Amino acid sequence: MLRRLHDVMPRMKATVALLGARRDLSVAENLRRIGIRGLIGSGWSVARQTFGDRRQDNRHPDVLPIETPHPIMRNEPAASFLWMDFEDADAQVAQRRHDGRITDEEAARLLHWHANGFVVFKQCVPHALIDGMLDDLDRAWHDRLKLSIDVLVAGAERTRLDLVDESARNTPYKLNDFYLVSDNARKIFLNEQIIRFGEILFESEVIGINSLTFEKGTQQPAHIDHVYMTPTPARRLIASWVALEDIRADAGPLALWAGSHRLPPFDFGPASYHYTPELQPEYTQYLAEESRRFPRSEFMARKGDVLLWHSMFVHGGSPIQNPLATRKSMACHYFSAECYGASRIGMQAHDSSFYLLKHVEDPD
Ligand SMILES: O=C(O)CCC(=O)C(=O)O
Ligand SMILES: [Fe+2]
Repeated sequence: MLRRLHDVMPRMKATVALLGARRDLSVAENLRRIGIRGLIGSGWSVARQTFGDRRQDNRHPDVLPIETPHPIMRNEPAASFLWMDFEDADAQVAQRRHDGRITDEEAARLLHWHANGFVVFKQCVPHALIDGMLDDLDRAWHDRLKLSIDVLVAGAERTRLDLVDESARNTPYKLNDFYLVSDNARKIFLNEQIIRFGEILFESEVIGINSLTFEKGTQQPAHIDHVYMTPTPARRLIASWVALEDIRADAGPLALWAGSHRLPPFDFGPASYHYTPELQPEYTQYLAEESRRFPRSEFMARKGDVLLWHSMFVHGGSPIQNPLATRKSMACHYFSAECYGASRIGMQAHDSSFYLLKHVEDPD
């Protein structure tokens, strides 16, 4: 009980921050901004999260009841779902709109998210920030920064930017956590609209955990991120994908399976959401077979457009038709602060969000 009480304050702070409360303002000023209705609503929501709500146990997770020869999870605990993952999500969205906790635009985006597992923010990132980030990227290659990179050709292992041949820049690659060294990349990573949407979904603060920068398509097979970056509690993960240029159809665009976030999770056993190499072939087969239930599309983004996807959303990189074509983009992943309890060790604050600090060695 005491531990639960201990959890209340950080949750309460995060909830009222969503309504516009700020640490630098007085209690009276914050009350004026939030209103008494907002405060009561927040208190109720936090109490429900902390002490449990009998009504929550009656809600049904919105997972497809499918028959499949593959091992899948059934009867997951309610705590493994976010409020938007239940069948009554649309009614919950309407309630939040009614309470003034979200705008009409946010409500429409949430309904799209519930039905499809993703949402698009057109022209979300200013082009000047993107141009600044691409200049930083040129400099990182030129100065041979000691950043972690995966060169996406068969047999290549994770290495460092200063250790690869410059010609690797013309092959598909994944540069890890560029946000650590580029202020422009970090501002895109923690874009206000992305973070706000994450805060609404998580009902908690958002922690940026990694960013992947690409100059070519990845050709990654269809997958869901939750099996590789597995949060505890489950489903407290979202991803964003930012177009750093207009995306060409022959450059291996991001491929999407709308509605696929409702597939039951593959069971890596015993009741584990997390990937094991032994089960990789069966898991890949499960996704390939079951994703046929959903329409496949490609994200033909313009520079500055952003797509956010659900932790269990099936996506991948389409085959590259033109090896010379670039597909400059950045994919980012975020956890809910719920995964970290009250601890913010190893993190840096950025506006209302946080990002993980990781060590990058100085160049020689
Ligand atoms: O950009 C792509 O082709 C896929 C990226 C991706 O799946 C990810 O970063 O989670
Ligand atoms: Fe992914």
